[in-house]
Amino acid sequence: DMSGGPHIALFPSAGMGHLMPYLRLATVLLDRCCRITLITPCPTITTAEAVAISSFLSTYPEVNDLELRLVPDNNGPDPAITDPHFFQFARISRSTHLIRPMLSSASPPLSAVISDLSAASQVAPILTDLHLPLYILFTTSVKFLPLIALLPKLLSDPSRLNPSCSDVNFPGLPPLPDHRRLAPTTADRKSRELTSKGDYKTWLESQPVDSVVYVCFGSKAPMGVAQIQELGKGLVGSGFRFLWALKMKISLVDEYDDHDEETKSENVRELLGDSVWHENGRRGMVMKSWVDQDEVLASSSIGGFVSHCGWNSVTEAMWAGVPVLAWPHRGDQRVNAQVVEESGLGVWMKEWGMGTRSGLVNGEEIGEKIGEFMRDENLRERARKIGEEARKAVDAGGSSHETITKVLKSL
Ligand code: BUP
Repeated sequence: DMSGGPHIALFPSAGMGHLMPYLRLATVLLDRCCRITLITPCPTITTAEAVAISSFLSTYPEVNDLELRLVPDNNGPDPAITDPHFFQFARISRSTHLIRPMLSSASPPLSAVISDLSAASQVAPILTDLHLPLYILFTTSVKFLPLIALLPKLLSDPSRLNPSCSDVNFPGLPPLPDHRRLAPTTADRKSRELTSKGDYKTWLESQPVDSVVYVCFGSKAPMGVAQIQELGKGLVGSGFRFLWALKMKISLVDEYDDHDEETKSENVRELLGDSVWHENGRRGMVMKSWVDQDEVLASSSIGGFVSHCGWNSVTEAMWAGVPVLAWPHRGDQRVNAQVVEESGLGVWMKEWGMGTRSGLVNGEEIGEKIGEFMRDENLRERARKIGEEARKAVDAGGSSHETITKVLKSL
């Protein structure tokens, strides 16, 4: 046994946002001489997850992969659930009993399990029986924790869910306006296949330092078509170069397969209009396919990030020292946007809504704000410092390093 350290099982959940933190933690723990078992629910709902898992496993062959074959849903998907991620959370929870024999027969015996919050209540009794400690790696900002902790109370008090009551108050958090935005909503709208053809990496490398604004709102579909069009106008109007990872619908398995390039290109043109299209491959790039966000943010050409503030995106921007223009949409994203603002990493466009007809933000305003944001050298300097702080935190003696030391000692 080369490792000698504790044997830890990691149990991530559905979606890239819930998978990436586990793979990152796994590499940190491997570095600290732990033996790692990765429980991989399969099939995954996105190609991106399957690709990330298999490339992780081939990079770290010492990791023990335990496939959790998800129990099929006899009644078919619940029609009330429109977001496949939530459907997958439910499937994983329903299949959790299958991990008991896997965990009890692990060799060498396990020291602990680290699970996603979404499956924790199913995992907990199994681990109690096996006398194993359970840790939860919470995949969003700690600021979101009070809200999650108090949600059952909120749900049990109908008066607080009254649509006319606009603020929700939680200890440790400023009032959150309009609680309805906290609910997971994913618009089911007709999607059109889009792409832009071309090699964005080569394009990005050839752009001047800090000249490109990177735009990405995650892999789900947070924006209406009209808002996407206004954003396109805004990017052109900003005068800055742009790399736009444009996603039109929830990233189901086939979405990233590149077939029929020509039709998709025509559709991008139709959707975004000629002014954006003419910039494509010149002053800008619109990517329908998966981009390597970590790599994009690390590029010296990127000078700013317009983001939905998924927690991974925020931490990746911190790590890269890239300032964020926060345009959150739902769930934990507005709490994360607050972290962006308070930490000095960026600016939060509080008035910008989700792109519904009533809340449409026009292209001119977007262009102006992006221009202002990209010209703000003080902000860029602050973001750079945050990047340096992030590195200190994971280095020996840093806060993140020490926290992991404490956990490992307790095992
Ligand atoms: Br889209 C996209 N490339 O093209 P968050 C995302 N990512 O690497 P949340 C890419 O996916 P949603 C792409 O770097 C991050 O690690 C990105 O996680 C990566 O978003 C992850 O930012 C996305 O936490 O929403 O909240 O999970 O699932 O919509 O991305």
